[in-house]
Amino acid sequence: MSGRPLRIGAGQLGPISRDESRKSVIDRLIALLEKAHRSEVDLIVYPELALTTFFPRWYLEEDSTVDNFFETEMPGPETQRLFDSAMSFGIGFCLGYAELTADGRRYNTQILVERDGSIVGKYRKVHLPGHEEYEPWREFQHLERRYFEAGSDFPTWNAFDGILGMAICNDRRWPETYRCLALGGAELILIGYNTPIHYAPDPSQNELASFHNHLVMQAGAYQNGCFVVGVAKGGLEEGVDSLAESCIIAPSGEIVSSATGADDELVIADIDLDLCNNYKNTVFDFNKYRRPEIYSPITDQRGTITPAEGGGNS
Ligand code: ING
Repeated sequence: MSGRPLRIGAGQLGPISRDESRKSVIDRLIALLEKAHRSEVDLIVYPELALTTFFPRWYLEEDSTVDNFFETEMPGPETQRLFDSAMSFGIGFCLGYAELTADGRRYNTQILVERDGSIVGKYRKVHLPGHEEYEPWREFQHLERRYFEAGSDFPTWNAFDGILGMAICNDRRWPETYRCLALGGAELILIGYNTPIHYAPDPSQNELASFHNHLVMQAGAYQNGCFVVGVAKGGLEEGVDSLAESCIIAPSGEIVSSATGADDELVIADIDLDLCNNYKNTVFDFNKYRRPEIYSPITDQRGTITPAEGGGNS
């Protein structure tokens, strides 16, 4: 294959229980990595918060309890062997984890590592869903806005013979995510997620969880001429049924490969990054067709301004 071929692996995880040790989880990540190695994968993408159970589902009183779910170093003593194994195989990877910085800041973070073991960069989740305080009416909490600070940029990097960007879970539902990354040249966007199927504020959306998951990533891929890799931590985790359906999506918007189960599973696809240009240089030629001078509501406003409130016109 000419062009810029890359063999991508979506390293989907099944449930991680609250009491599962990091050693046990890292054994699972390395098992997926060894499968990836046997299939000559170049880059494996792991889910959001891949080292622990999805702890924002609980209201945790003590800071010390919360901190147990965070990493103060990456790689650290437990994760070093994942980095070592990947480098020995010459496989790059993207890993989601809870980041606690030296000055006490907490982020929902993904790290990208090249095939030679070098750290390409980190991304901190921009769109934090859920709520800040305990809400007793919910079957389970979604306290990301309590436990994490939001990130403040959508960086892109030269890596894997292309331009890569990252996003995390709820980011994938916001079109600004893909557009900002594509304006930074992104050709391949790596997205880990933990998505409870039950959406407490509007349970009528539950039956559409799978449709919405693929809808937003397929749209983001097509409208920006990017490959998108969506990787779940799925299955029934601590009593919460979480969406799996990890997938690899082409710039056409087509799903080229997807998971068949809800447990640990490696989903593989051979992609050619040159395919992005079929869309970036034609229908989505940003320089030729975009009209940023009339898009000001997108950055000037947070919420809506209706015509009655004086909005809705130029
Ligand atoms: N999880 C969910 C997600 O965006 C959610 C939260 C679920 C929001 C369903 C809206 C609807 O996939 C995370 N971790 O962002």
